[in-house]
Amino acid sequence: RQAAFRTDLSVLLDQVGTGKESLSFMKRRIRRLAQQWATAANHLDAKLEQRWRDQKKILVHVGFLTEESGDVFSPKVLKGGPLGEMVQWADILTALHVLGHNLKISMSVKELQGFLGVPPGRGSCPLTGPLPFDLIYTDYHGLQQMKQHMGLSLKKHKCHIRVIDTFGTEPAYNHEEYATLHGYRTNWGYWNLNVRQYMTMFPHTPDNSFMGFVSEELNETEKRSIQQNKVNSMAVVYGKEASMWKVQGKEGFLQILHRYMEVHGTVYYETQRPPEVPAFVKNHGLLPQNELQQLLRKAKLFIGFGFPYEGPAPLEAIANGCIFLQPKFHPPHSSLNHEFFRGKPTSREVSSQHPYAEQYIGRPHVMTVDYNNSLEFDSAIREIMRTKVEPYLPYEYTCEGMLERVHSYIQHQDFCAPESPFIPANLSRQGSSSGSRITGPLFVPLPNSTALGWASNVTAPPAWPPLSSLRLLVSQEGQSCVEACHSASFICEPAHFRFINNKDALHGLEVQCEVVDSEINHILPAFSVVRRECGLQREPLLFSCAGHSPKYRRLCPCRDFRHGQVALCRDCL
Ligand code: U2F
Repeated sequence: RQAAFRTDLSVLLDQVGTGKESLSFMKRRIRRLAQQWATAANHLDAKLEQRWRDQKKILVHVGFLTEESGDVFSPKVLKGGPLGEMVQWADILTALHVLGHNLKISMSVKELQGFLGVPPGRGSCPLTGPLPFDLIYTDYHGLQQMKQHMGLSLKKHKCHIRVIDTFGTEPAYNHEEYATLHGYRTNWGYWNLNVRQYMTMFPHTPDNSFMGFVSEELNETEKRSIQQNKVNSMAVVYGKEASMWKVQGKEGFLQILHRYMEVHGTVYYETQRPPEVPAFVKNHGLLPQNELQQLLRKAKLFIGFGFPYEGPAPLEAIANGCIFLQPKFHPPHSSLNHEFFRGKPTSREVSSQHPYAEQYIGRPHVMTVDYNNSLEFDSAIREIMRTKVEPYLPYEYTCEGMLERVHSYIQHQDFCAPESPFIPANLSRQGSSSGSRITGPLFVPLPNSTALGWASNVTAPPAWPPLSSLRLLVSQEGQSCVEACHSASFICEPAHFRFINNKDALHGLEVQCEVVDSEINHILPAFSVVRRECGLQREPLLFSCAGHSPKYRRLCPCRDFRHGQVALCRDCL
């Protein structure tokens, strides 16, 4: 069946259910953004020009909100607890509904069993018939519950699963045997999924798919009125829970801030001001989302103290015309050195409180400074007060951007079909080279499959992203493919590894190999210049954009991307 866009959200609102503060929060959000979603649906509908879209049967099982997982989030909704995940789930549900899919929503193990058609009760009772869904969106908690209640059949059906994973999962942590042998085992990882089945809140690592969420959008009139009503000397502190204000050195930088600006907070409290919040701060208490937006519209500065990491609020602040000021982390925080990230299935280095804001948005909307350097901090505040900024929201965080991305994933990502690692017949490098030694980044532009001379008897599965987006590049020693592609203004595309994991690619790059081994190691394909050793990847699950090693230069499959929509290449839609 063909999917038709929906602009009426009443059926979805009924499906979300009642009885928990988390559900009420999500429903308030869905209602508040309904008009924005409807407009976006109409735009995307026109943009896709009657293109056929399959209607999929989709189950959404929100594991972290089930009683069976302990549901620690719901009771904290009105008390300053994390809301980012609920923001994202509300938006995922809305996007799937608006795109016109056939949606079922489960928030308990009982409902999950009912929808899957497995007998209720404890223990692992495998699903015997076919899976009644094309796609299942869940999280790590939900995955565990499915393992318990679907038993062996989970393995059979796992290509249909998508895991909403806030901070991301790197390939080395996902592969059970590899993780166990090489010290990458964590509380969450090793599900042996294709890592693109993990979907993140920000485009943290291209190894995963970027799901995202949306932020409030403003029309031109609203933008103008915001700019007229900005109070240049008003700051709002990012931190809705008192513990987020327990920061070393806070007195110093808050004093500087207070010298120039009136400081507001939205910290949850029960009866009296939390001792962590200085007396000069005008604390509004935790606000409903719409009231927070109003406060942000007046404020000039939204200031982070270092925690929470990578939440939605800075995007909302920037969308409402604030400048976001945040601390730089020296050294970067990661699962190797910081309690919060310990045990998370990634060793990604978090360079500031909000690396997306730092790297994808940047000045003038975002300033990332060393808070221990009072001169730097002082001059940042003064600069912010005199800088005029327009409200800004990257396209990928608009409703249309999210719909476009989720639509593309649903129509094109297929982890069930066997991906044949067909081998290019002649992968020749274009452009000049200095002899046979590789000195800098090299590209092999691959315009289309004919130019590559694919063996004509091979039926190529339609690659997505399409092959036209592939650019082969060689990293420096110690550099990951994330960095190598980034430094050439591209993005690493894990789906393309299978096209460059072969001798022809090495040959095309004129790499001198005395031996070419095929091994199981997440930095392959790669080569050692000194030892003239080349290695190809034997385990496709370990294709990794994130991997790096001081001794090896990596072969990196980069691709182009759309401005403001990094998940999609130019020809991806
Ligand atoms: C992040 O979770 P948080 O919930 O701490 O993220 P925030 O950026 O604070 O914002 C979540 C939402 O809370 C709303 C605000 C945001 O959409 O509009 N809000 C509000 O309604 N009223 C207020 O007074 C203040 C904020 C992240 F999202 C999670 O994934 C992480 O687990 C967590 C820890 O790093 O940080």
